[in-house]
Amino acid sequence: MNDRSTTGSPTIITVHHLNNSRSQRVLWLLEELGLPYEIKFYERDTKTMLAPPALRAVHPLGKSPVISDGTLTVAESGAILEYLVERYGQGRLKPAADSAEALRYRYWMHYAEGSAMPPLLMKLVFDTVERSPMPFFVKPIARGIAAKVKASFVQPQIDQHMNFLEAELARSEWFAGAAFSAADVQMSFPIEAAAQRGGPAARQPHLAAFLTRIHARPAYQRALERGGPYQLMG
Ligand SMILES: N[C@@H](CCC(=O)N[C@@H](CS)C(=O)NCC(=O)O)C(=O)O
Repeated sequence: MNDRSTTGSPTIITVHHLNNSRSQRVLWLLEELGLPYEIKFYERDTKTMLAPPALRAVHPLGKSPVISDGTLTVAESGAILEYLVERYGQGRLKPAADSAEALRYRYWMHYAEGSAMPPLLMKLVFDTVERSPMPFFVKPIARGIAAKVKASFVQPQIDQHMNFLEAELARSEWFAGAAFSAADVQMSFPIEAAAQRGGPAARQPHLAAFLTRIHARPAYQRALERGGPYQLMG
């Protein structure tokens, strides 16, 4: 691993940034930490919405976000945020190790991708099935199945998660407690995705206020300027 503190020639972090994706969170965190970085842009295939094969040269899964820091490559948003905060945060954006907030911080860092995102991704998939072109005689069957799975399983799951998050944000201003932390950056994506996908998030007062608060942060806005237009996808 290339160690900035010992090489004498500091490297610059590269964010491999896919348009309309979770890598927006990484840009935002880097802005919050005031770290220099460069962006390598990748464009989704307009038909499949998948990342281009070039991203597989950076990491075998070819997903975004992924960062390069010297000779080191780090993938998976939660791992990237934790890496950046621990390596460069100098105690910022993370609760003290022995505090009550530290366990909450860890929980949200895992929960965002491990629990909140799967039903949101399922909704995206079934919405796509409903809209996809297909032979007329298959259409009613495919659409019927998609609508039934969404109504009986996917949407109730999303609602359950959003109700849980609404109640958590009624307890404290930020996810790990009174102070803004990287857990809020990590949690922004499922809440933005739920709000955008027509879920109750936009109408639930604490979730809506959370979105307003994060969108007003100068670092969030700087990240948008650098990353370009941002519309959420899977
Ligand atoms: N859990 C992973 C998910 C990574 C992921 O699925 N990224 C999406 C963008 S939001 C992606 O690369 N999609 C394009 C593709 O799968 O080809 C993370 O949080 O980093």
